[in-house]
Amino acid sequence: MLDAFSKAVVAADAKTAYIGSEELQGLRSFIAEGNQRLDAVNSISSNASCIVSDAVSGMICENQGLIQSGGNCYPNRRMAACLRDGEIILRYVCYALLAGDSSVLDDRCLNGLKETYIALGVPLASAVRAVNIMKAASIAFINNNASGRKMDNIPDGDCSSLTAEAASYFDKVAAALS
Ligand SMILES: CCC1=C(C)/C(=C/C2=NC(=C\c3[nH]c(/C=C4\NC(=O)[C@H](C)[C@H]4CC)c(C)c3CCC(=O)O)/C(CCC(=O)O)=C2C)NC1=O
Repeated sequence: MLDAFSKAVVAADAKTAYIGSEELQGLRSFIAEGNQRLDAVNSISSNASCIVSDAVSGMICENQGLIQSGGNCYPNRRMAACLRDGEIILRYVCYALLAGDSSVLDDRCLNGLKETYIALGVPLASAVRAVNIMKAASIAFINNNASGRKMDNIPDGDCSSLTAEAASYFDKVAAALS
């Protein structure tokens, strides 16, 4: 499990080199934008159950067969497992966003997930749909423009690099399940 700092160390060590000025510049901006990053993580994690339940109900709205006999969100035991998986995935995306590195998401969440889903008959396309709804909602929360849920203690600013980074983690989840 790496973060922006340990990743720079590992990369430099692999080249038997000191941490170069380019890498230090990257870390300098990581530090300079640190508070914005913490706000972004907080805006997702403090709205996590809203984001997850909205994504799973959106996925089901579009595909009602999921909650009928034979569907993978039926009966309630599976519905609960699905909601739990949404929480797990969102939590690991938050960890990656905090660390500025996806290895925690890759190693502890995505590794083997597709194989598990195939073995259990969890429909991959539906899972990807839920992940993409979580992605859209999370970006709105980072930008602080999720309707009706504007947090007034966050200053306005340019969040485009953080939303792009968060989007890339959700894209990694979708790619791992495709
Ligand atoms: C740390 C990381 C981690 C992950 C990611 C994880 C996932 C995970 N999801 C599982 C099940 C499951 N996952 C789902 C999920 C869904 N069904 C749907 O139709 C939707 C597409 C989707 C929700 C979005 C369901 C329904 C099950 C239960 C399947 C079954 O038992 O038949 C299982 C099998 C064991 C269990 O039921 O608890 C695992 C291991 N476990 C972990 O420890």
